[in-house]
Amino acid sequence: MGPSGYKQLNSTLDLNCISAVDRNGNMIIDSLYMNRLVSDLKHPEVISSSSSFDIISDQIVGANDNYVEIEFNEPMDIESQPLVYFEGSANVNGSIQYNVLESGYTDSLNYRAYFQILDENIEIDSIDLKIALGADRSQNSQENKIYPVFIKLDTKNPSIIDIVANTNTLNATDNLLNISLSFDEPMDTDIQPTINYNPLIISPVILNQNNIQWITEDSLTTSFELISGGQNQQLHAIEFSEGTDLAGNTLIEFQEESFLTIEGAVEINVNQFEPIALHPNIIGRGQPVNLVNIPHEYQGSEIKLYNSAGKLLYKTLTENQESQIITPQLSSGIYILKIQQETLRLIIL
Ligand SMILES: [Ca+2]
Ligand SMILES: [Ca+2]
Ligand SMILES: [Ca+2]
Repeated sequence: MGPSGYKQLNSTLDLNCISAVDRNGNMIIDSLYMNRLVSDLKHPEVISSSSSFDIISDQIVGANDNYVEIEFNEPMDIESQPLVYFEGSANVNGSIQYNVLESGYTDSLNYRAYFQILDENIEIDSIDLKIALGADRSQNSQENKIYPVFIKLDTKNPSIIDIVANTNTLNATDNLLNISLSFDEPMDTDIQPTINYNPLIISPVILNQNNIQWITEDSLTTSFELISGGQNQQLHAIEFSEGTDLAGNTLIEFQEESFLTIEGAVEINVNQFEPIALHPNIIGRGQPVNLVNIPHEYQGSEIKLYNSAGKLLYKTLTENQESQIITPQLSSGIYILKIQQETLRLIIL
């Protein structure tokens, strides 16, 4: 018995009841019911499909609103769910799982199939959508439908596979660092990876990133310039993060230990700002005097003390940044102290 209440495009049948007899043997008046039976031998067809995603990436993993919308050409048996699945060159069933419980007809013609997306870290370029087993109200099964190359799948995160630098040591003379990076797949060139050093480079050391530039979709260069150094040598690891591939999957963080040595910068230490001096430069007889802010390159040099007539009275060697001079019993007057090119005056009261 066909359903009633809607029009089929298919032909209709007439129901005839002729020569029937009731249980008492009475003839029943012949009856003729026009167009009461419907013959539906026609299989339903899918006429359109669309999805909430073109590419499956990490960005939609775990979301619960990933679906495919399917439109049929005739009213369907909404109790009978079609099978909606994807087929690629490699198995995608683990990554794209049909959520039958959530899926259903939104009206008699339209079915919405929900999917759970899992991150299997794979890339499959072309995936077909397949729809089968939908049934119309006469239980005619649908024509199997295939949409070839319907979506792509990329849940594989990109990696840095090579890092090349012009040097691994920076100092006041060799202060330019050029780095080239290679990635294992094409990257979104609108996004620059973030570069950090570990330990962080902090004042007084200043390392400026001069530029960062994509050369191709899978290679990038960047350069740094050491503007000022610190007093002590420091070894740094380099870390890269936050780039993405074309599907929007984030870069696997990459770290190279012992990547960069920033040498202690002799030229930029405190002695440059504090000149070598005697402290104090006026003393009483027999008192010691300190020579302070001795530059690194003066260490181990001779300190010579002359009287105002130019006679050498005393000689010693510098030690560290500071040297104490014990003056012998010198009489009052002006004395001259020499170390390398420096000439300083000492007054003894
Ligand atoms: Ca039909
Ligand atoms: Ca992934
Ligand atoms: Ca990828």
